[in-house]
Amino acid sequence: MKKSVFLGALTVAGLSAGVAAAGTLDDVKARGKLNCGVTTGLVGFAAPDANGHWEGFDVGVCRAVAAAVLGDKDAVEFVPTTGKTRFTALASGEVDMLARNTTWTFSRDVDLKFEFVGVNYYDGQGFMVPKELGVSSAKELDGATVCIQTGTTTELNLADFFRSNNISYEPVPIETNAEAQQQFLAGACDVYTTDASGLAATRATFENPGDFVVLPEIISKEPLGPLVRHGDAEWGDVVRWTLNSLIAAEELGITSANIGELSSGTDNPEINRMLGTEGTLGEMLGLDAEWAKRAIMAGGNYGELFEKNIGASTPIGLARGLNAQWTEGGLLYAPPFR
Ligand SMILES: N[C@@H](CCC(=O)N[C@@H](CS)C(=O)NCC(=O)O)C(=O)O
Repeated sequence: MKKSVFLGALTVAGLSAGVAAAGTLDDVKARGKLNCGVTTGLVGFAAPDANGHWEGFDVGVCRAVAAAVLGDKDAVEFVPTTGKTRFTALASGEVDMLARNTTWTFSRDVDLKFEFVGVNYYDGQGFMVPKELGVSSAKELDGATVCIQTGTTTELNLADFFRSNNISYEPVPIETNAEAQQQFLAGACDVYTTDASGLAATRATFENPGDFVVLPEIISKEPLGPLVRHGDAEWGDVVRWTLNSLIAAEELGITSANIGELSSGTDNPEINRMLGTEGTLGEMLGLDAEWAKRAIMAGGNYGELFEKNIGASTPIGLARGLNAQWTEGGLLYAPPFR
């Protein structure tokens, strides 16, 4: 008898601890705004325009989540974070999610206790140098000064790369991409190293991009994706499946141009389930039937977001590469909507 009372008390305590850790979806709904952690500014990925309106590929993920949950892609408070401050911002609850070129690693998941909900950009670390340095490989950088952002995987990979190649470097520690760009252009460091996508975005803003070269070596795997706190699986599901809806929409041929027509019903059951004319997927997430429709309408499907913000026709000029759909030889592969 005593034992079962004790166990009952434990169960209640266990449950309430679980409830206390959860609830981000309800918090966001009650607040009427999504607090989304982004970078302090990286053109193409996340940056405010002249009117202070945030734009970019990562910003697109924030807007899609806000559209799915709140029905308004503009119901977002963009919270700028640096490589160093981003994890405290998420852990403390200052932001509901991060969408800012953050690499999914073992220790960020297991030790820092975050949940990466997927990958929105498969990247790798690269190096950029002034052409006049006359260097054609990262292995020729012995003795170089390197601008490096603190609190990043970049910092750790750099140390590994130089050590394993038995060469040395002098780090010039930096907090933001803007500062790195300024220091690099002022000649405070010979080399700038970060994710290759970040190098392309940074180089695109230079007055004379042709004066700089990106070296051929890619020294790491940087799967970049949105993340939430551990312990709130419902919220994690909302962010995960919003990202998946953008990726699946491209695969299924749902675009911002045809979504109006497709959402009145098609002969493809998966499209119907996604867009809410069949089944109850939205309800399972704690949302309504049109959550994914709104997410896709916010900025288009994955491919549209890519082309508009960072693709071949933009100054950043990134090719799809690993970020092509699995049907096109890339790594993008959204699980089934059923
Ligand atoms: N993916 C790496 C590096 C991320 C990173 O530092 N990115 C730079 C630019 S490519 C950045 O966003 N810096 C912060 C800022 O400028 O706001 C990580 O997760 O540690």
